[in-house]
Amino acid sequence: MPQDLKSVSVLMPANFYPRAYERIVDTFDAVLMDTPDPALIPADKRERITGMAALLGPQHVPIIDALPALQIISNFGVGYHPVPSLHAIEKGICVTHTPDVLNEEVADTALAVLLNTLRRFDRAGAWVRDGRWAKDGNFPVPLLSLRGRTVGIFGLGRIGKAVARRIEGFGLPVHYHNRKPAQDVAYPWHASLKELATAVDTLICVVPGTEETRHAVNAEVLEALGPNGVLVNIGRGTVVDEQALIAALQSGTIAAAGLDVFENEPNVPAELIAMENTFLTPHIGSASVPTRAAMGDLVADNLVAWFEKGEAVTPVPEARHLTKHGAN
Ligand code: A2R
Repeated sequence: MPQDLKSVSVLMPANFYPRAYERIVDTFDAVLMDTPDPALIPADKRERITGMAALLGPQHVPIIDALPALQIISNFGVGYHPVPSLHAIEKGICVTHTPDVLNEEVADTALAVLLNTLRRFDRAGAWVRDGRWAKDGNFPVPLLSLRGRTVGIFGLGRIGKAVARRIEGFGLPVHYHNRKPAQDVAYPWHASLKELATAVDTLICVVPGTEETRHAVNAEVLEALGPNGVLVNIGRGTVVDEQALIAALQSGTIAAAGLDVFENEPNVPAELIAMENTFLTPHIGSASVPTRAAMGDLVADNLVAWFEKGEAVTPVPEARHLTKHGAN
């Protein structure tokens, strides 16, 4: 018998993403919380809350532990923080994410970040707005170009392949590094990130932020990328050793970097902000109203499917064995 969803209590941040928020409030008994603090969970709901929607972070571990009946956490975003996610899954709680619906948007962002890093369109736009064209003359011609580059993709998955298709469209060769070669592509695979960085002059990172990928882009990889090298990161900030990157940009070990994600968001190192050879955006890879709405729908759809059918739509790979009625 499917449950009456209005009797299902789902915990959600009070300021959650609009479409997800509306769908969850309309469908479930939504329990809203301003900050993720177990002390703020209403006492009469603590043992009743079976679902949760969140942008998961380490701060959610105490909340997960404070909810004895929790069955599913619907995470907003394709990336899912390993600490709370694996903690929940170990307890038999399903964790879901929002893959695929953001592939093309994030890939568009990757190309925008790459082009801005090379051609400085943001600074050129400011040149007009700040009245400098009339006052100071023509905008200084950028040193770097996309032309003639060879692009390496670190993480040729759903989003990485959408980035690769765009790079092909721009007429440039694509190489990649995953732990194993992808089955459905003909791009050259490199067995290590350092080998990839040696073979290319432009490195785009789209890997998940895991223990394994932490600081994978280190001083050695940046050295291998070389003095004409450009780094773009649109995956997770933890993948790049930020201090090594700052040193590489300051010393000319690589030429420039375009970053949408950072190690300690929303804090961005002052050195990166001060540099002329960086292009920085505030984690906006999937940020458009239509794509964020599609992600919000999938957050709600995962909760509905779990409570109506007993299975989530898009569980994270580590949670695929979990159903409402136990592990498979
Ligand atoms: O390693 P493989 O063969 O499983 O390939 C995956 C690759 N990958 C890695 N490559 C090298 N070393 C690793 N330790 C490693 N871990 C994962 O990253 C796969 O090709 C790719 C991830 O692709 P998907 O799982 O399809 O993720 P999607 O949807 O493209 O999103 C990637 C990330 C998210 O996790 C967020 O952090 C960000 O982009 O938005």
